[in-house]
Amino acid sequence: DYGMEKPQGSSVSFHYNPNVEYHHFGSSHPMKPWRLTLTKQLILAYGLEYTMELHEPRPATLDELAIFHDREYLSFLKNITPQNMESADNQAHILSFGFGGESNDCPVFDGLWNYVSLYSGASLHAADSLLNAQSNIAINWSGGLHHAKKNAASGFCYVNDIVLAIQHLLTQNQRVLYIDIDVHHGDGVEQAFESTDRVFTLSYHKFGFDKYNNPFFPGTGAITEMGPSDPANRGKGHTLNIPIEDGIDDEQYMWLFRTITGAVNEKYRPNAIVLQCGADSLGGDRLGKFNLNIKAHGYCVEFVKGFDKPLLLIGGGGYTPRNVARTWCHETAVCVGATLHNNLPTHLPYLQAFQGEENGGGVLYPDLHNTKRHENVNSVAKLNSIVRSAFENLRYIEG
Ligand code: V1P
Ligand code: CA
Ligand code: ZN
Repeated sequence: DYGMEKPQGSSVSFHYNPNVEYHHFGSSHPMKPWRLTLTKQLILAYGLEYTMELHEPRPATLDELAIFHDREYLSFLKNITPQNMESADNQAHILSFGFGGESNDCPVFDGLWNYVSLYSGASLHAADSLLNAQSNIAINWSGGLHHAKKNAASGFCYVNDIVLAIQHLLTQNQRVLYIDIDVHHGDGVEQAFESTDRVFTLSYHKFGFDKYNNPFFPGTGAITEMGPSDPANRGKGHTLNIPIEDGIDDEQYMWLFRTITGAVNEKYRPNAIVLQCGADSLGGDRLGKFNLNIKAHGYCVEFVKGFDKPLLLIGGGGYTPRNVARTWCHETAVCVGATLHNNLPTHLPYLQAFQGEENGGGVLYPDLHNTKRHENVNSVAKLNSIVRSAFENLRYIEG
């Protein structure tokens, strides 16, 4: 009699508050929250909503955000508006908290507080459903804002929902593995947990300098960066960074990912995993420099799903909205074990956003390889040497 057993396979929960879509960073800013509208429409058009449990999480409260962030920073974040930001009082703090500035990576926009509480609430709620064993894969595509620091905004990120979700998972899990496939280094998450051995952070990212000798944002994440060097610090060796050059292709990336992530999982034996799925590592991304296709990106999700541990999937970067939507829809299907047909459903709203040669020809899996013609400068020798160094770095943790 199998009546008392839990159903086999994975159960997936999807955490999404649609109010997050309506926020605008400004017309010339690359971060477009409406990419989440496109993502949701694709997921619905393929009927994936019937294969998972849907949740509409409430916004996170100030007290929940204060578990990681400084209260001074939060009260500034809560009260700043485009109308009051010019006041002398606010101007005195704005730069030190990471807002505005020359690059304007983190603009002050209408509804900013609402936006940050919505995406953070969804990550906390997703972590909660893993803790309660309501699902073994929980998804929040609106989160993944890995650059935010405890007292500063950075790189389009104001509140670090990933750190908050990991802190929540740590209340009932001894060890959490954080994996980051966004094209940028997950510096905020790494820094937040640099002094603990209960979180291992692993980031794959572009690292290097352009022809004007400017570093690729945020400029950190060399292979030699492995956490504190002080042997008395428990965080030593619990950080692994995989620096990659322009133009990496599917085969190379999948090889790097399975070789290194597989070794980390075996050595560290985490009780839960958080996977940040930034889609700016795809070919044709407006900011990224890699050449990945959607299925190679999704391979990372498939591979980590195979570890069979509670898994929190979150979004992140991704600046060519139609391809962000395609990728996160595909990865949702990977989680529920569905195969999707390549021709997009004809009843899809916004179908025209995916049609035409420029926009991927009306299919789910267009060829993105070299759409922005980034030459692949990752040599076999270089990749082998990265894997060798990564394995050497892993000797610091006891299996
Ligand atoms: O490179 C910088 C600035 C220049 N300063 C010296 C630093 N900023 C980048 C920020 C990228 C943030 C990525 C976020 C994520 O990892 C997670 C959500 O994906 C930047 C870039 C760029 N090409 O790297 N900012 C902008 N472009 C930008 C462009 C237009 C308007 C505002 C910002
Ligand atoms: Ca990364
Ligand atoms: Zn990114």
